[in-house]
Amino acid sequence: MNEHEYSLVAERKSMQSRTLRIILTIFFIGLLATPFVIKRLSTRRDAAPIATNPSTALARYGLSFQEVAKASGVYFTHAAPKLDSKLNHIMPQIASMGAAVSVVDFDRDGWQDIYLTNSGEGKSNVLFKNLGDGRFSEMLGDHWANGENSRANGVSMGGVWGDYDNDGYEDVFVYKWGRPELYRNDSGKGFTRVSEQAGFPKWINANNALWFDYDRDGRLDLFVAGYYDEKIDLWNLADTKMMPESFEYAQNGGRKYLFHNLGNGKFEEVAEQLGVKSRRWALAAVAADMRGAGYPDLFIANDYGVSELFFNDGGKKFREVGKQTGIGFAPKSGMTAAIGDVLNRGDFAIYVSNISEESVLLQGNNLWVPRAGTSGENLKFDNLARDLGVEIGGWSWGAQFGDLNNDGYQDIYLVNGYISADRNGSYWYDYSKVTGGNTTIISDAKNWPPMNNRSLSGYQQKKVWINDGAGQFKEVAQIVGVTDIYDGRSVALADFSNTGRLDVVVANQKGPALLYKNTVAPDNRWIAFDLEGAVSNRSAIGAQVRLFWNGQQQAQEVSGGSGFCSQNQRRLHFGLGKAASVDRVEIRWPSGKTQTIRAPETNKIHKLKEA
Ligand SMILES: [Ca+2]
Ligand SMILES: [Ca+2]
Ligand SMILES: [Ca+2]
Ligand SMILES: [Ca+2]
Repeated sequence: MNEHEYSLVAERKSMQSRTLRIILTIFFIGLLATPFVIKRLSTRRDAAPIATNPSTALARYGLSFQEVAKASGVYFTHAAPKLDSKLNHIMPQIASMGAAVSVVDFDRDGWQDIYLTNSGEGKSNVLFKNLGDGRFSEMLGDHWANGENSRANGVSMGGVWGDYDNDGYEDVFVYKWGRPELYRNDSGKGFTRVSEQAGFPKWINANNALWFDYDRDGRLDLFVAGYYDEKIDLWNLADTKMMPESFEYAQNGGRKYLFHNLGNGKFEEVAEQLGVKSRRWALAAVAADMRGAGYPDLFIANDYGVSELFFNDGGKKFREVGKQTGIGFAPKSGMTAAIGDVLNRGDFAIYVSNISEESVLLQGNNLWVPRAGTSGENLKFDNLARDLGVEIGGWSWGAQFGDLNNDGYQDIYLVNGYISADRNGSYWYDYSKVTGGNTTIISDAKNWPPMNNRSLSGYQQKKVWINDGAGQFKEVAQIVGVTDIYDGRSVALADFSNTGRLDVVVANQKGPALLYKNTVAPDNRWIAFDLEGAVSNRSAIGAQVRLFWNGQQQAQEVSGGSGFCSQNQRRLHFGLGKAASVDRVEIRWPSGKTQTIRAPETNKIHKLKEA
């Protein structure tokens, strides 16, 4: 090669690299301009499950699940509503929520019971009583908080339990796309509908609610967030312009409600007055004292937008601090919200699930971990989902924290899958086109291409992430026996056998409820706390328990609703690993009173009353 030829080659190479640079630039501008990258469309999600052997799973990860719903008497299949026929072409997408589960001991017999909501018109929500011998019994009759699911009253989206009248029995608020319902528990013998007396509005299109005592007056208040605008009746649409105005910045969702409990069976709505007023499309909320200020703060995961965190200033005002704390950037499709002390530091991380589909859309779930050295008003969070290995969960819905193998570290159980229809047809391309369109296009349902029985992120494998305590989670679902591929929505954790292991209940959209019974390595020890407030709300929602053992600590807070449309058992469960003893446990009641117990007995459920 002479010098001239050499310089020609060099020039050509430089041109090629410039062209490549331009192509890459265009590609990345494309990435910024639309939330999607379409490379390859794939609906294949039916990979053969890995053969599981319970003893291998036990030996390796310290747990093994067996699905026992039917064997335990939990026969329940969720039905979706049939909404206005103007939505027929995309009905599977719109009528895609409402399978929900919450756990409660409704009759105070010490055994955790299961409440499942249904969304088909004329179908009942069902309370399953735990008989204490591994079996459950369906409570039959209309006085068991059936949800009044109908075209006229709307249909259930979920239920949250809290003892709003402090009589010792947990009551249930059922949120719907429709009339909100409050059922008072009549001493465990049935329920009375008291919605009108409570003073709730006629209609909310809500996909979450939680109980918390935001002003610490000893009475549980109720937060409810709308998804669709409350003026919309999904059975009688005025027009089809009821969809989000943007895939990333939508502010045309339902309003927020904060019902202050007045103590006489009545509630006063104070959301706007106290500063909670966005109209983002809320799908999940969770409350906990994030700053150690004594009052529960409020976190909201929004679909089509950024998450919101409200600091609670002394029960008098809520102040949105999303941007200030670092969680309020990067709009995604927030689907669930749960709180857990993932690093055993005594503080709370927030897990938010989003949407990811291989080769198409990579949002990635968020694990917001408090930044070391920040606290109080200066609290900051970093998203460590990728670093810790809990980022990719498919089209994720509900997720909960819990120590599933009792090794002393909080694990994550996540369900996923949007619409499992024709395995050979994918709606992804049409979906990405319309959601990448401008406001006029995306906000009108009539512009959404017909689904024609195609799937959208269906048949997905669930995630069981085991925390190794050294900053990594390992995904083990198929190995530990979680092999279902239903369209999971809501998941709740509870110890149904009172033997110190967390079982899992899952509510699937248009599918059966599942009960995964957990077998845990017997040499891992545990301790659990059933709390009852006296000055504080009797459910002890908001009580914080801090456990010190083996040179470690872990904080947990009693929750009045977490995950997606769900609620775990109120009992706080701690795994201890091989440690035989606990140094001490510090309890901070919602009233502010504190209590310390030294060397509590392990492998035991402790019943504690606020002294
Ligand atoms: Ca019970
Ligand atoms: Ca009650
Ligand atoms: Ca209150
Ligand atoms: Ca664990």
